[in-house]
Amino acid sequence: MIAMQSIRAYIGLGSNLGDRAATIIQALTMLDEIPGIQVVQISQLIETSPVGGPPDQSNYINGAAELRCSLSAEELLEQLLAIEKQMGRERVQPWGPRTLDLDILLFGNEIIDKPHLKVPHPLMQTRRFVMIPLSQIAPDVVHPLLGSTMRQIQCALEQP
Ligand code: A4P
Ligand code: MG
Repeated sequence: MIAMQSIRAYIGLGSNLGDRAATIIQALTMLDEIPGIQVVQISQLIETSPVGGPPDQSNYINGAAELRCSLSAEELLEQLLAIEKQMGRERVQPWGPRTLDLDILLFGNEIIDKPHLKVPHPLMQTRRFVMIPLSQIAPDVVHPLLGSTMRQIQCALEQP
């Protein structure tokens, strides 16, 4: 049997429109059904206050998931964008309300800096809504640029 290379990837999930938790669960089910993608771990889903964007948008539900992925990062992004679209996402304004936002946070130790794909996600280490769920499922995973673990990054965000 040929061993296919598989990468451990982490994604962030967010929703602040419609049935937020149901949308996130449905997206994870759809992801798991894609050949080459397996959802292996899901964080708790937490409710968070909106960061940035218009002043009147409502609270988010956020979570993170660990994937086993034999696709490339580019192919994974395509799949995430397709699921966002199927779940009725319309891009009205940057950082604005959305039924579903799927971001690649980490893709193994890969560092990607292209206009349409930046990995690790450039803002992840500044956002509690990302780091709380991510550090639950990946406490000892090391950020390939910062050299700190997810737990360390999360703890630093909790400092006053
Ligand atoms: N893109 C580049 N790198 C990546 C990556 N690592 N993962 C590109 C996914 N996409 C990536 O994203 C625009 C383009 O980013 C994609 O087409 C892809 O090519 P978008 O999702 O359409 O735009 P956006 O979400 O409005 O902007 P952005 O920069 O993705 O915003 P964020 O960082 O996703 O932040 N507050 C709370 N509490 N919870 C949230 O989840 N989310 C945001 C959006 C703001 N405030 C929030 C939350
Ligand atoms: Mg996004």
